[in-house]
Amino acid sequence: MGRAAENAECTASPSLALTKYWGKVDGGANIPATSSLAVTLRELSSTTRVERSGGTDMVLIDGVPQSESRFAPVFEAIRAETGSTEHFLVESSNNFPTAAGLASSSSGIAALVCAVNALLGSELPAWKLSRIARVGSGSAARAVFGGFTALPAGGTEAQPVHDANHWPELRVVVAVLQSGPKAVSSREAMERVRRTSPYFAPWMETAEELFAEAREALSIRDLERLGHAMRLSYLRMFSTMFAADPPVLYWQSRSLAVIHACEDLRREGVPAYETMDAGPQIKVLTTNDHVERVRAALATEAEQVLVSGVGEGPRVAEKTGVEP
Ligand code: 2P0
Repeated sequence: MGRAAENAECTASPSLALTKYWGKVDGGANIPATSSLAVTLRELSSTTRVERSGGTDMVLIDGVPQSESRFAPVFEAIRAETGSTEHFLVESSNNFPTAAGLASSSSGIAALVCAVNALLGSELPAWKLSRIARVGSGSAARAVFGGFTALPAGGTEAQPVHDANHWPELRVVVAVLQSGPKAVSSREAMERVRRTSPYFAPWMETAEELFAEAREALSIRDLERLGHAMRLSYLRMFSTMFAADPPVLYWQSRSLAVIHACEDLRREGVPAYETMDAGPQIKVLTTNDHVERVRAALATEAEQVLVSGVGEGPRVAEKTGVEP
């Protein structure tokens, strides 16, 4: 046990899935039904500050109070793991749009868990932090590690796969097409798909081979092979949503325009492989020498274009006001 502090701050970057976690194992423990492989986005981040509070937990994101029930399981998991009986005030902000399909819950919850660990001086190992973060958000289990990570189907925590230096030339160009929060949360969409989509079972059956293929391509830094598996993963994930009742339609017409723009780039010999999450935004994998070309192709459709390399794991800031 380390020394407790009066407050602690942590900055974490979001985890972008290359092959997707989409669907949960029955039982309500927020355990993924498909294996996901992901990259941590260096230039995007959530910064989360925590301190002790009275008898209730409270979370503010960009100054806005969040529903207590959304975060209760993660606070309960922290208290169960550390033996603490305390409650926490959490203030988090993002340097990118929140709840818009840019994985803000992955970085926000990873930062929260790491900040509380520092506040309490608990010194829990990363795998335990990942397990606690998963209770809050599946993708947050991955964001507890930097570089490239995997969250296996049926698994309770993520695993590091390669560190942030594995692929220095890799870039992710993000086309923000609509920065407002989404109407349907990813959690709700996953549940609707599980209950009503005839394509959910086939999605689960084929997700594992895409994960294995993407993992192999990533290990040898083969962008074309990785891009192929990545595209099948996100397009099959959305096929489950289009077939749900009622259908889940995160795409905007500009999403499709950017998908076609990527196809045009590839035809011209530019490596540009897109993926999407629970929102209309498009993330394009490319290499540093093609970034300007990709950025220009996306700029006509996008509100904003962000460019990121591969990031490290969460960083805890110096603690202040140390007490016994
Ligand atoms: C992923 N997504 O692998 C997938 C792909 C979105 C699409 O994980 O219900 O906020 O809180 O565990 O992690 C977004 O969902 O879901 C997500 P919960 P989460 O990144």
